[in-house]
Amino acid sequence: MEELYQKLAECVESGKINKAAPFPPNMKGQNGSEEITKQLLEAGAEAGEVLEKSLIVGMSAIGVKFRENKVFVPQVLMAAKAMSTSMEQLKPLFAAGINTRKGVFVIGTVEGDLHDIGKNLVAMMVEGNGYEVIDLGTDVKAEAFIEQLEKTPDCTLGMSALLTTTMVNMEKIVKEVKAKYPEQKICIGGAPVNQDFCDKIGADSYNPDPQGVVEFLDNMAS
Ligand code: B1M
Repeated sequence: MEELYQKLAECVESGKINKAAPFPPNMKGQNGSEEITKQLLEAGAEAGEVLEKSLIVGMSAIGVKFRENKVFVPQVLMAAKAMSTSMEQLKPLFAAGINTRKGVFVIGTVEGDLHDIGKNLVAMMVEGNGYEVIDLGTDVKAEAFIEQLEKTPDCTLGMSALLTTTMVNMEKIVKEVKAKYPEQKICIGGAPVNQDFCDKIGADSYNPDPQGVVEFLDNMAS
């Protein structure tokens, strides 16, 4: 069983979806995350164990490599695809009550901003590291964040902005959320955002990359 967990982690990190997938070329013809997840579950592995021992391990590894510029967006997207292929088999088991999720993370790109590639990478990486992710999409207004907060009060909020013009909206949203829920944890990111801006608007954490968000959430959870 341990060998299968390790093999699945490698498939996630390499973006090997299934046997038929041609990517990555050096794993052509080998089983991918789809087949190995099936083998693990048939062998009696618990969904939470598969998540922890394989998906989180693989996604953390790719997250670190991405931060170090050893891999780029396409490889991360392939890893996320391999992770979600496995998650498709695990999700019904989590829904059946074997829920070992670490917490809930709500993310959106702020009002006026339609850029979602970076936000999606953050969402995938956080999900792959064991959190339930609620993705509110793009152009998300303060009311939508607040409405979601009322449904999932224990969540952490994440906000992304890619335009200097929408940083102003990020500030407005953080202030509106904090005015209503002063204890609410909010993390922010996106190309024009930095630590000074985070301090200025009263958000709790600025992270330049998805792995930083995972580390922030893990620190809060521990
Ligand atoms: Co736009 N765009 N765009 N664009 N676009 C930029 C951002 C721009 C820098 C291009 C330029 O002029 N050089 C510029 C912004 C300038 C500025 O504000 N200073 C710009 C502009 C001006 C615009 C429009 C206004 C253009 C126009 O219509 N005149 C318009 C605005 C639309 C709107 O949002 N209302 C617009 C539109 C678009 C497209 C729709 C065509 C498309 C978006 C498609 C999509 O997202 N589905 C697009 C794209 C693709 C870009 C560029 C080329 C790429 C952005 C991207 O996806 N990067 C971009 C130029 C560039 O960056 N080279 C540009 C890859 C992505 C992985 O990186 O999003 O930074 P990024 O995410 C990173 C980190 O920032 C971080 O993690 C990710 C992975 O490392 N991160 C977080 C992101 N969110 C995080 C949240 C966190 C933590 C980390 O915590 C919660």
